Amino acid sequence: MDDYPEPVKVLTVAGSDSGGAAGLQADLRTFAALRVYGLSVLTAVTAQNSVAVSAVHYLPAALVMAQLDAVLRDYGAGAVKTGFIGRPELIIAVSAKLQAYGCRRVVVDPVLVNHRGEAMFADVVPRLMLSYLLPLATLLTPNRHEAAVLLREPPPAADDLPRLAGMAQALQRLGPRAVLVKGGEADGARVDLLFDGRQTHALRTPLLPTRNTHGAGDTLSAAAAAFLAAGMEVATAVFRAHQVAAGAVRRAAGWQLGQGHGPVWPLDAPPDP
Ligand code: PXL
Repeated sequence: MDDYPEPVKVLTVAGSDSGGAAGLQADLRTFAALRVYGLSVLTAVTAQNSVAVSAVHYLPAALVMAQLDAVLRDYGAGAVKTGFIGRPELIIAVSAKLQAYGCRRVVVDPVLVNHRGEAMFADVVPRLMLSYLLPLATLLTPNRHEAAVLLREPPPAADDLPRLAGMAQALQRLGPRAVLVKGGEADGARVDLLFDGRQTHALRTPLLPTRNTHGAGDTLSAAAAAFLAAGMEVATAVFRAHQVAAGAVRRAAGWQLGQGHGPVWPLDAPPDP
């Protein structure tokens, strides 16, 4: 028996992306890249590829709760990430179970708006996220469109960094310990704004000429959950996760796996074989 170190455990509550770019598949790949043990509770099955989402089937709340009971009763999780949960009864069920098991490091990726900037769900979904998930969040990771939906404001311009910073602060007052508003742009850089409850930090990466960013947000929030599970402070976990996501975009920027928005690659080793 090797004296091999035991990994920390991280749970993702996510939808399946048949195309393997986002959701459950992105999260588990990111966990493996960071060498943490991934647990997964499935909320929905999506039929999608790099071009479009063609069908969605949500799992019954009882089955989502049974999965949460199964993994949290036995394994437990050093941190939890929530992603695609587009149904009222699922939001309420996930919130109840995270509270019942005392989950304290929770990353909420409020999947609400697709990459074309279109709302994915009825209005009730962001309202329930606000009251049931935001108060549990150690970190909330909306893109700028999702931040606007949650605050019931018109979408901000990408280059309006003061407004994006204000949105991060306004969302933080609604419950999360820290908020990362993603998708700002300035001077050829992508700028994400983190408000950690005390300070605002601007996190910059070069804007690359690529459409292959499908799953980049999932990679960032999954990595943040992994670093929180390892015991890092929120701001440190976000800085590290930001580097993981930026590297993932850079590595796959020249790929053409499908005809549309391709995936990112969080592993620091090239594909083999
Ligand atoms: O990237 C957000 C996301 C998360 N989870 C699932 C998705 C998407 C967006 O495509 O389909 C299942």
